[in-house]
Amino acid sequence: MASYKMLVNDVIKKADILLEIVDARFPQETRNSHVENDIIRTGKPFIIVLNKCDLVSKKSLDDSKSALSSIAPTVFVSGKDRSGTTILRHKIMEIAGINNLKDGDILVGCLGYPNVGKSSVINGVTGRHRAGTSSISGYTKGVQLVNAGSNIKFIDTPGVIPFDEHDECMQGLLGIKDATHLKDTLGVALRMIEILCAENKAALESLYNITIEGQDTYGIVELIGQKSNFLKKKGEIDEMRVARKVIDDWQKGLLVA
Ligand SMILES: Nc1nc2c(ncn2[C@@H]2O[C@H](COP(=O)(O)OP(=O)(O)OP(=O)(O)O)[C@@H](O)[C@H]2O)c(=O)[nH]1
Ligand SMILES: [Mg+2]
Repeated sequence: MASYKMLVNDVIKKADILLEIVDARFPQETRNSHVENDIIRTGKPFIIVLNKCDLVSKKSLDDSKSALSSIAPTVFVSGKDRSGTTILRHKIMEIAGINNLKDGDILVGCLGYPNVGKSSVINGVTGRHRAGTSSISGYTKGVQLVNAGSNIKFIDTPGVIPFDEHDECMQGLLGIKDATHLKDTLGVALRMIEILCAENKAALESLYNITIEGQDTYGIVELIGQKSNFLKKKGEIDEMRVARKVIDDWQKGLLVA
């Protein structure tokens, strides 16, 4: 805990502009008000970057923007397809201009939870794979400086902001823990199915070639198991195998809510 605070405060101290990278699918859950308040106290400019916007609808991006814009300027990007990264670069330059930072290198500190795509956003803006990325959470180990041209230097950081240890479900949803490391694998998969049933039932139906008609979430697990032929020796549905598959597919971005 102490080292997380030290790292965050050190980056806030060194940077001229801060980016708080959040997962566009869960902007409220991946914001950190302590980190935001620490930034606000220094009076340094910061931008909230909603990454993974390729995984959410336009409407949900607009809703997030209206909810967050009173806190800081908000930019949507996708580190995957690089959309929004030119706007982000312009926003950084605009803020640097307003704050008279343009003379030397502009240091842009990137903070955020593990696996939200901090390194991918940096690569998106630089246009090159300069910061290491991985689907395995906790990839970036130390603070790293990445040159992005136009006098911009990013400070990439490890995702050190701690989650409540008990919030396993969120760790699954964000891909911080994969299916093999989650204790309540079935519980996490059921939550994913519940979110998809509310937001995009068609994604489940088309990926698993099923038709959902009034089944509850557990019934949907059984349906996927039948259709995918995930059966145990006695012919019962192998629900754990279904759960692992749903979690893997969600974490690979194949199930978009
Ligand atoms: N679909 C989608 N996936 C993304 C996007 N950005 C990053 N990812 C994926 O998310 C995973 C994590 O990306 P990273 O850039 O390594 O995330 P990070 O925040 O730097 O992670 P740590 O260094 O481990 O804290 C990788 O599998 C990326 O491919 C995006 O915009 N869209
Ligand atoms: Mg990283």
